[in-house]
Amino acid sequence: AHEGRQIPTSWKSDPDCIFCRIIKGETPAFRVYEDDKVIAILDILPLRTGHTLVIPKIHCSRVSELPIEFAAAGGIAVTKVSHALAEALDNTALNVVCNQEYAQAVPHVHYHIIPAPSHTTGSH
Ligand code: DGP
Repeated sequence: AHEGRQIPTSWKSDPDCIFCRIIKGETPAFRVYEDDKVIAILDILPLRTGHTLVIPKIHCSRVSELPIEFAAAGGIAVTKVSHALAEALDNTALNVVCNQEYAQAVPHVHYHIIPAPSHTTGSH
């Protein structure tokens, strides 16, 4: 059963945006974190186990134009989810990535948290 979720009407939402639909509970996703301004879900096409997307609950395509309170909430959520992933996977190595415009498939700001292989043989 689909569970409707309310967001304030002043927060921009796009009915054709997959992430807006997930935020509203109209499309299912595996949520790993949620607060009033942000959700975090498992990526449907994970690059690695635990690949998570942190998504502000406002429709905005550019990280450079995100309202500052959503930028703050997103940064806090990236830290919280990164900590939880490190504990769950027993691995603190990860990449945080945010794509924009033609480098981005879904034009709604999201931060990828991508756990790295637990043992790398590369030299630094
Ligand atoms: P990009 O916009 O290029 O940063 O990547 C979009 C990411 O979103 C990609 O890794 C796949 C993921 N994605 C796209 N559609 C869905 C969906 O419906 N559900 C979930 N969980 N992830 C999705």
